[in-house]
Formats: sequence, C-alpha cells, structure tokens
Amino acid sequence: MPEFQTLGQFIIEKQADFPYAKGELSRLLRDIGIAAKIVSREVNKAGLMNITGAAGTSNIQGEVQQKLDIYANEQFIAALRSGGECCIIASEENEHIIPINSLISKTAKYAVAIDPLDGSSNIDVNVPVGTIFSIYRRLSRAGSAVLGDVLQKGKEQVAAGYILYGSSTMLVYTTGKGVNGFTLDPAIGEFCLSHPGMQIPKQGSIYSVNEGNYVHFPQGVKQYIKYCQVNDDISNRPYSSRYIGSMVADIHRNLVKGGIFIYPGTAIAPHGKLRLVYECNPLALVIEQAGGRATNGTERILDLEVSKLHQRSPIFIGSAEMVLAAEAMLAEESLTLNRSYLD
Ligand code: P6P
Repeated sequence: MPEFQTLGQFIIEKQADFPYAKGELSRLLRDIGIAAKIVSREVNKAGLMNITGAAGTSNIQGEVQQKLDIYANEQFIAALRSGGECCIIASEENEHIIPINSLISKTAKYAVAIDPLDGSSNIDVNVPVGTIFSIYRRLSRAGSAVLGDVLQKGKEQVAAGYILYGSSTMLVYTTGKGVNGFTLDPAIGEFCLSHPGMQIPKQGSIYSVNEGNYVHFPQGVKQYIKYCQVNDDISNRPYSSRYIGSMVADIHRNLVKGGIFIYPGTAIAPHGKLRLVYECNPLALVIEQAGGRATNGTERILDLEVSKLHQRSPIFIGSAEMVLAAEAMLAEESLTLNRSYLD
C-alpha cells in the first residue's frame, strides 16, 4: 500500500462522486497541478536564477510585474491551453480575457480564472507566494467563449483552490465536497494527499490585517482590532497579530490554525484592494467548504454580483465566529451612523 495517495489517484477516485463526469474536470485539475509543479521549481530556486526582481513592466492592476509573475502566467496559460479542457482564461495579469479557440478547446466545458502568482512582490525576500484558481462551467455555446463565462457569481464555481509555494509546496482545493490539501514530494514530482478533509476552527486567536492602514479603516474595523487586543483570559485575548502580505499564505495559516483575515474598504479605496474574481471568490469557496465564513462585511462574498473582470471587494474571511464578531461591530457602526443622521 503506497504511503500517500497522489493528486491524480485522488482526483480519479473522487470523480466517482460526480456520476455524469466524463473526466474533463479531473483532467483540468491535472493540468493545473502540472503547471504548479513547474512554477514551484522556478520559485524554489528563484534566488539562484536570473528570474527574481522586476520585469520592467506593469500589469492591468498597475502593479510592477515581477519576472516570476510573467513566468507563472505563461506556464498556467500554456498548461490550460494544451490540456484542452478550458475554453477561456481570465488572468489577473492580463487586462482582457484569453479565449482558447483551438480545435480541442472549442467545445471545452470549463472557464478558468487565475491569479498566477499572488504576493509576488515578496519573492525577493523569500516570503511564501501563491497561485489562486477558480473553475466555472461555461455558459456560452461551444466555439464562442465570452467574458460572461468568467463573470459569474462565486457560488457558481465548480472548483477553486490555491497553490502555496512555502516551506513546502501545497495544493489545496475543493470541488464543493470539502477541502483537501496535497504536499508536493519533489523526490517523485507528485502532489501527495497530506491534509484530507481540512476544517477551519470555528474560533481562532490570530487576526491578520495591515494595521499600517489603521487610520483609514472604518470605525467598526478599528473597534474589532481593538477588541482583538483586549486582555481577556476567558476569550483567549489578546489575539496574535500575523500579517504576511501574501494572501494565500495568510489564508492557509488561518485555515490550519484558525483566524481572521481582513482587507477592508477605506474612504480612499471603498472597495479595498483584493480582486473579487481572482482572490476573494476562490478563497471564499475554500474557506466556506472548510466550515468558515467569507463576507465583504455585510454580504456573503460568493453571492456578490460580478460585473467587471478586475473589480475589487472588501473581505472578512476565516473562522466563522471571528468573522461574525467583526461584522457585528461594523453593523453597530452603521447603526450609530444612521442614528446620528436621523437625530
Ligand atoms: P498590502 C499581494 O499584493 C496582495 O494582493 C495579497 O496577496 C496580500 O494579502 C495583499 O495584496 C497585501 O496588500 O496593501 O497589505 O501590501
């Protein structure tokens, strides 16, 4: 009996859960796994190759592209294009969607949204970075994939997950039936099932937010941060503040240990920084499937209307009881604001 089940074996075994599946989703997940192994190889030797640092270009987000951003983007697009199971790609690195009109992909069933290398500005300081992916069933008829195939609500995702290039490389994903984590064994070049049935603790003691932006935060967020810092043995406070600046790493830590990640809107940036399609929706599906909660402070992330490819959303995501506590303080703020308005 092999020591671990590989990703490929797991996907095939779970395919039986989908009686009408003919293997397309399985092959699509395989394609993502292949690109992840290639990117992992480059990320893990970045310091030794001429592949760190800025590429001298910027992406649609106006962010300076790192050489590895472009490399990762190219690898995932190539793997999805050649795999034949994806009809259209939306990449955080590209302004427009990438229809795949090859003969084998014209009738492909799935659309993929991807952030090829999230947190890439951390590469040069050897901080973990990640890939985030979303898979949707195409809405358009065969042969003409369109933007609407990826502008779907997060709750329409058929699968979502991330790859974390950290002390080890992990692939964590869900197809709507729980969350499973796989660790890359470089010796055999396989992702092996290391974290079956991942569940996020209902309550944690870690809060993750960029407190450098504190002065711009809404009052309810300020109140929640102060709540986290109060000395109270019964509720295990003060919580620990942990902020890596790489969303996949922060979310993964909270998934394993419990905790809340907050990137709120501010007066300067009312929709926050994080992208709904490429970051919030896929990670919200994973965390919800693990028993957690993900909202924009008032509404469930997965229910939000998606109208623009690169639209942003505030996000409160993690242990359900912690997210609910933060939402309560935001609600109290808006109640107070309404009262003062009515007075
Ligand atoms: P800030 C990385 O650029 C990223 O998109 C996420 O991975 C990360 O959580 C966030 O932005 C960090 O943003 O404004 O705190 O540096």
